[in-house]
Amino acid sequence: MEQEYGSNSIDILKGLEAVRKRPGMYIGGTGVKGLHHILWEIIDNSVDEVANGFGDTITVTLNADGSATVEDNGRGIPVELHPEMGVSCVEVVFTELHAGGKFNNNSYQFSGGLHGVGASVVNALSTWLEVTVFKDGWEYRQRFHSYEDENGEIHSGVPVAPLKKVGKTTRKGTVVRFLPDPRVFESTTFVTDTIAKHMQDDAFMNKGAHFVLVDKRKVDDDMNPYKVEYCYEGGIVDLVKYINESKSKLFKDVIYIEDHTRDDCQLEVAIQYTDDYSETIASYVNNIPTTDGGTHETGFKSALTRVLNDYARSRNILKDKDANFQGEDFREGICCVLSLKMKQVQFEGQTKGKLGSTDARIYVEGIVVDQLSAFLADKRNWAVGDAIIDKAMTAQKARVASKKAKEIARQKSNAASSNLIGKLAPATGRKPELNEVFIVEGDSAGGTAKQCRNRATQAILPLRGKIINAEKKRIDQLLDNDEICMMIAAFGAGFGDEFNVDNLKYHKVIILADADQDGGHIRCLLITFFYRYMRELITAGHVYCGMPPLYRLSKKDQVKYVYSDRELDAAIKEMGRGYSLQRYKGLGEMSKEQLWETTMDPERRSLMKVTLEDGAMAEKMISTLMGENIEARKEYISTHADFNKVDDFQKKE
Ligand code: TSJ
Repeated sequence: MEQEYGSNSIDILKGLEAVRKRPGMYIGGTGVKGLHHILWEIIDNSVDEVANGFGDTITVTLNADGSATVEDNGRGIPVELHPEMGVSCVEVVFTELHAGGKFNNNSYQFSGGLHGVGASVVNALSTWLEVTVFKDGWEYRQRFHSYEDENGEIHSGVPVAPLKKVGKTTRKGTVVRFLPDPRVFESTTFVTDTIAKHMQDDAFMNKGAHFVLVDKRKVDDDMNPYKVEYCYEGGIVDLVKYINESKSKLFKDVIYIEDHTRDDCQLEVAIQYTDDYSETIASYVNNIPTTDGGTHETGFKSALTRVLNDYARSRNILKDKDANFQGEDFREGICCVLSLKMKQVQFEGQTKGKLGSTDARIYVEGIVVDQLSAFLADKRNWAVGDAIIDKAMTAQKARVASKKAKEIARQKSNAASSNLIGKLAPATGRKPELNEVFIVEGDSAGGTAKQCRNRATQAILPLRGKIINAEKKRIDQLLDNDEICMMIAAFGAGFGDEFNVDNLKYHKVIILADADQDGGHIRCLLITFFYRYMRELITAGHVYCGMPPLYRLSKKDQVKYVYSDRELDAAIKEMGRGYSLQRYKGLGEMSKEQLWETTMDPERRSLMKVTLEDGAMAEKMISTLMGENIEARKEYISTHADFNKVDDFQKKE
């Protein structure tokens, strides 16, 4: 009886089966990323509800059975019969592909779920899903499941029964619980930190809303589950403060610009300067990060340049005869978060991370010009204005110096005979796509790596001494550093604006540092340098971290390498009595055979691929660990104590 319900809606099932056959087309892939994608999909629906003023709290619970629950206290999904489909709206949402658009279209002013694939996709990729709606004094429930038919074919997302009124309630909202199907996903384990970070981002973008994460898989000694809550009354102003937490600010307050006067678009911008030399502009459209910028960022930059040049003239800091500052002079040390909401959006580029709408440029430029000049017209804000101009003046001077340094660096890296490159043991093969370069911490480990490598495809670049912090140095200072110059010369693809990934000589750049705190620090510094000056190296997926083992367990002719403390106990048990245990304090302690078989041999090693989020995270880590603010550093270390832990290395090669 159960299986009969819904099976006459054959068209609908066909749609969901298409999802089942090609999950990658809908959610990008079936790895950890895809797994989390379906969770974001459900969360986005609650966020839309709350962002439009219905309800204020979104709770995500990771249950002990591996399922996830998302709930909000909004209006509840409509329960009435859908006029065309002949079933409840709830059922349509979960069974009809792209149902979202159908009756959601005019429900929300701006919808974040623009990249959304809809709840039906999540349903199709789940073993089971249960939705509960609390609305107008009643509680409703419906379940969906997957089953195997007599031909062994799997049908998923099938309603077990129609939506049912189960009783009275005083609650409001929607609760969705689902179990990702292990027949679809390579891994079905949700990663707490990934979800916490996503929810924190959502909290910054939706001021005043509460985001609660409960992980019932993790309980403390009193059996209380792990729980975090994020809520930022200041929204993106708080995000700017958070990013700059451990940096030295040029002025205390955050400049805030907002426009809510139009019904087709809205804008919020938050700006603060630090004494850093880097430029951080994080932009969002309908709460989706636009990692490659686009027209809204262009509009913001032109407005900033125009208003600040005008200000410098009106304050007589720029005299009649002086040339204007260049835009980049006004962006040194800037931290800016720009959040645009729009009805009609066009995204461009390979990853659809770039906004293309011309309207957005005109709109953002107009609002920022008006409001920033009004801000600077107020005498009380002249201290802020003057501090920015002051910074721009040093940036302008440095720009001239940098030009020279770049010139020199270009010559250095072109000269194959350059003595800098002497330390590199290059690969003899000529195919960049097969070649990899190991950046190895310390001369001794570097020496070992040189002995055991496969010369045809593997190059070794040993690094001596500390890597300098790319956050805190200008280009000309960076280029004074031998380590930095060696990397630029070895990769062969330039740096900064001139970086061209097509010229890369090694398609894998593998960071090989010890598995301890110091090694973690070195990884962060290198990733920060790549993030700042060779970003495409990261976005195109060329950067990896090697994973050296922590222990070597042996007994007679048996050998087992252990990569994390967590695995150690199990490994010891497995080996039984009479084993001997070696703890590697660093790469330098390994013999060349050991280094080869555990860390370098492409057949046996694991690599972690570094992503753009890792880059942003590394930067935050570096500024906190190296920054002046000791309190922030203590706090950070205590909450992120072991960022080296191997458990985090989810992204295997
Ligand atoms: F994705 C989903 F469908 F599974 C889902 C939707 C999951 C979760 C956790 C929440 C939701 C959701 C949907 N929360 N709130 C809503 N709201 C509506 O769907 C809704 C409610 C009322 C009206 C209306 O016009 O009265 C319109 C809509 C779209």
